[in-house]
Amino acid sequence: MLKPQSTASRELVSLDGLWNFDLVRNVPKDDQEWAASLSPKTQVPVPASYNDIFLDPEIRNHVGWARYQRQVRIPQGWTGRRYFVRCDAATHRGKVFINEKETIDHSGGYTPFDVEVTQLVKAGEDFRLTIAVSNELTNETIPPGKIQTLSDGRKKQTYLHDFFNYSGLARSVWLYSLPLQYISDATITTDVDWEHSAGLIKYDLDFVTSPDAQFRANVTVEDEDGVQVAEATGKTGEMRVPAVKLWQPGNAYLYQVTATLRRVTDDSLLDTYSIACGVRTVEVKGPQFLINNAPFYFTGFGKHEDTPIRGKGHDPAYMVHDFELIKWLGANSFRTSHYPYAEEVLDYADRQGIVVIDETAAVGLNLGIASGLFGMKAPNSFGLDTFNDTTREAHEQGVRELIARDKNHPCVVMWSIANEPASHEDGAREYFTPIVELTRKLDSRPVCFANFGLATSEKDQITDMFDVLCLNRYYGWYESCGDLVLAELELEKDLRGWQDKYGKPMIVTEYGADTIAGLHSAGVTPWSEEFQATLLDLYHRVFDRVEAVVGEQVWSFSDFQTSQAVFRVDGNRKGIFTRDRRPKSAAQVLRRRWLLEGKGILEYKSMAEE
Ligand code: GCB
Repeated sequence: MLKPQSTASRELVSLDGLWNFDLVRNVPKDDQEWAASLSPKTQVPVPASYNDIFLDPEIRNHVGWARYQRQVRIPQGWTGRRYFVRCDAATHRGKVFINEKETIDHSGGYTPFDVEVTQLVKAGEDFRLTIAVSNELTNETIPPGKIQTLSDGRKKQTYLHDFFNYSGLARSVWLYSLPLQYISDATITTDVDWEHSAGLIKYDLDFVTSPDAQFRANVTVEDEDGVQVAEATGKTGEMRVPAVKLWQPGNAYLYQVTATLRRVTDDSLLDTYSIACGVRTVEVKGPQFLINNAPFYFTGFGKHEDTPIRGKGHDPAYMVHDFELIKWLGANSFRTSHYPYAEEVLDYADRQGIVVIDETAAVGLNLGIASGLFGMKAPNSFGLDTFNDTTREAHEQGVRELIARDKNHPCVVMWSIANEPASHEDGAREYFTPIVELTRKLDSRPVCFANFGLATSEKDQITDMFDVLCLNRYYGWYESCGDLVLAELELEKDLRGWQDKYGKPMIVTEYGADTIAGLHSAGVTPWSEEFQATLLDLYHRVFDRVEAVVGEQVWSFSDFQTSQAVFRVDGNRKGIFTRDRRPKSAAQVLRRRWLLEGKGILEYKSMAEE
């Protein structure tokens, strides 16, 4: 799915700004009611989650639909073109009304969708755009959740993931135009002819054209100086870039691949679209993860899209600052835990040379986690009344939409199809087999999922289907809390168990401890800054002893908001940075290891230069 763009043949108008807003208290009975006029007395910014904008707990904790509305004018010059409204995300379900007509009902809160307006509103006219957004989660949605009715009749959304259920339009909304005949998709993959130092760029285009149209497609590649270095014609092809400059972690190089569609009869331009392309290879070989044929060691974080007031609202200032902090520590990667992030984040990671493990929103497919904490017995996670075929179909849709959106990003080196599912329970294999097959059919990148500690190497039932083992581990915190001697022994035993059984590369994709910034303790007790720093050092010692460990991603980059719970102090405090991005002491441990000692970069650089 191509991100809308402004080119010689396409226009793009941002619909961001203040929109009229209201909660839906009684579900409307027809389209007229859904699209009924909203008063401008209450307005919300787009993009932003609506929850923390107001002080009203009814809005913060609302369960169900909310409506966003604004007037939109189609530019006069768009006569004879096709035009669309595109929503970069509606969390978790969005219905779009053009005036009083429902045009789409999309589920999946972190991937884009668009609707065509051409037949509904003429160029030059304006229309009322209403986007209704629901935040309800059930056992059949991704991520899953459950709605309870409280004793006073209010609805309460509970869920199995550890981040606040931020809702609304947290990413941009666009109005864009396309020519009548256009490039509807482009898939770019790269390879390297190592012997001749040439880059190979393969492309495959899709078009929407009229049946009798005669057109020709042409593709060019320009380097960062705007010099054309390769060219091809046709719907699919492969281009050679001599003396290629590779996209390297920490040293990105981006070519511009531009596809152009022209009419054969008079060579006139029909459409043109450009994609930033990094030439690099990714491969899993034995216990190694190779980028450009050199063993790569992941350093960095599991993150969240989470900032004060905006919730999950995309904010370019926070984004750029977060990348600056990542580079300040010398980290080279992050995982988009636990959902696809805004596309702008991937564009920026491409540009900055930061490696990304791209995750679906399948977090919480594990009924045992919460029950375990409270000592209760949970039902099996996979079954007719729990995570069933409908859940799996929603999950598959999430995989399709993630890959359709992100397949061309060089920063994305692996797909993570779930976080901490109950991979040790009966039914897990049946549930995951078709999802893994689908992922592999759609793209050639390695596939992984983040493993939950209790799904041990003896109990887990699905790991053999994956390329890389991603392990989330909390020895010293959730297990043997405060006992760092035992934690070190248990962690090493655990990692060696996986290594001996599979011989595949392993990344510890979560490790850490809740830490209240400013709480100090000479005795190194849990919740203190000293404890967090000491725990990280311990994990690093173990990682350096276990050969198949090819990466460490700390949980978490920054403190973030969660649902209210007795073990959460205004959210999860495992951040290396506070929620407003001030470093805790542990940042120095990471900076020393990643930036000053060069873990993850120096070795890679010397291998890559060989
Ligand atoms: C996990 C989850 C993550 C939580 C984290 C924690 O295993 O993957 O979403 O936030 O633990 O801090 O409990």
